[in-house]
Amino acid sequence: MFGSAVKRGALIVFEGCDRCGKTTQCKKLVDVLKSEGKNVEFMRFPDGSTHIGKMCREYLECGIELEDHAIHLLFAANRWEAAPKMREKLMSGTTLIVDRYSFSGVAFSAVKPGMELAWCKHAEAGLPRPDLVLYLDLSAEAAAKRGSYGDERYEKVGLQGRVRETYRRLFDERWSVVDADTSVEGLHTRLRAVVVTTMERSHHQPLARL
Ligand code: DGP
Ligand code: NA
Ligand code: NA
Repeated sequence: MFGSAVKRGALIVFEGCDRCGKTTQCKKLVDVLKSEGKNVEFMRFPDGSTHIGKMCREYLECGIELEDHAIHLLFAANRWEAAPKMREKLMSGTTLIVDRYSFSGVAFSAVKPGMELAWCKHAEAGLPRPDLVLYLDLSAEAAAKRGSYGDERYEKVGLQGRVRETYRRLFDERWSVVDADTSVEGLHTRLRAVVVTTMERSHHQPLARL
């Protein structure tokens, strides 16, 4: 080839408490970027298409009980099993828009009694590091007003409030904190601008590790 190495895709992760609207925003963003001809794919964790992912989903639906460390490692394992494919896609130019990643793993586990933040982070160390984490910030009270929580394991106002506090301890320079208590369209416009900038910047940067 004439010196035109493939520009790598960006790893863009959406995080936030339950009901923050991130799934809606992820999918809308992917649809819009695809319609513009950009090489973009949607992913979500836990990825229920694998054996490990099915166990994670069953745990969330309260169909099985698992010791806190054990389920933490399963959620992490579900990301590790996806990592080679993610790297391959990123290096071949596909931008990945991911609904939840390692930070959900840490934030939702570290609120449990006896689960240390540092220990929780350890299982994620070495995974592909996101170029951007879009954190959709919404109070647990505002989230609960969006319709009553269902029967999922973590869908309780008190717990979501503690998860939100834990997320704050994970913020760094790659995070962008966005107020999610706003219209779908308004939020989309803001997110899109940050994502497009990140996609352009990431072309020239090596893919890092957590
Ligand atoms: P949602 O992505 O909002 O549809 O909901 C998924 C639920 O699963 C949410 O309550 C957060 C939880 N979750 C996602 N990833 C992890 C993880 O790695 N560890 C734990 N403990 N919970 C997770
Ligand atoms: Na949920
Ligand atoms: Na969701």
